[in-house]
Amino acid sequence: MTELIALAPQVQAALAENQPVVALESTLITHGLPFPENLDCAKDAQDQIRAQEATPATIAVIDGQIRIGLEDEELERISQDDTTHKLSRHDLATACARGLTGGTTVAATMICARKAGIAVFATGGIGGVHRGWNRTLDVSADLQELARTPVTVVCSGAKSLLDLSATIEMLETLGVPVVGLGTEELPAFFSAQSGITLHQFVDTVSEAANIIQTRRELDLSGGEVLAVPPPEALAVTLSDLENWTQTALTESQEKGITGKSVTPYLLSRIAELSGGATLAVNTALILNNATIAGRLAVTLSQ
Ligand code: PSU
Ligand code: MN
Repeated sequence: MTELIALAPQVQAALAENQPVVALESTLITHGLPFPENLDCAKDAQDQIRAQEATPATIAVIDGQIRIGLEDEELERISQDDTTHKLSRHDLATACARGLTGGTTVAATMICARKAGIAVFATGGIGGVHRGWNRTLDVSADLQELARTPVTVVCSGAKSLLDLSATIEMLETLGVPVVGLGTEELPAFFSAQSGITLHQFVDTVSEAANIIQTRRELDLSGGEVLAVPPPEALAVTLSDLENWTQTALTESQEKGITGKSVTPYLLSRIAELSGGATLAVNTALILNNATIAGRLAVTLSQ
């Protein structure tokens, strides 16, 4: 019988020696970015982490097995397979039990990272409270996961297509710190601005590491969001973004798109409407976040 969870040899070796390891999610490969940008971005993110002298561990479910550290052939497979699932806490076990293949969201990646003993995770942006939540109750399971699972998520905030004020309120209610790195404003993923002021911010990765260690000492359950603005040169303005978002949201409602299909639809439609501008910033911010997560993992391991 195959094991439920399999660690790549290099990940296992690094963890055994208390060397820094950074988890990477795979929903951005299966449902977030188009091929071939998704594959290039996934490989480049791993390289960024290696450049910081940390070990990358891209996580996905392959034929029912949770893989911590994908080989290139597996990355290639999931980047071009249209039948992969998008897995979160509610359907992770079902996918494993039924031998399915899927990308892990932030929530599912946190669960798998924690089981493997990985404390730092890099991605583009977390899910959050969707606009119109009072009608649909669409709130990403990523938020609950951050409340319960002790993994630090390095990201560029949450996408501006969400209700960001509601998202930040919910994170506060759940006791999840959102710490800005080099910013006092919540990044809005494609844009550095959101108009939302953060209550916690640091200038250096070692200050962030200090906060994380203090939280562990206090036995505060759950994880943290380290919010990093997208690279300035590529970031788009909030007003452009709002126009594309409104168009994409209206279309998604007209088409009756709901549930887990909402985020992938909006991301790809906004990429089209922006003439590829959001795709460029999406990739760039993932790579930048991977670099910072690598540094954070190194600092935490010292
Ligand atoms: N941010 C991106 N691309 C993505 C996602 C977030 O830039 O593909 C994915 C993440 O995996 C996140 C998920 O966990 O979308 C949230 O989906 P939902 O809103 O259905 O929970
Ligand atoms: Mn949702």
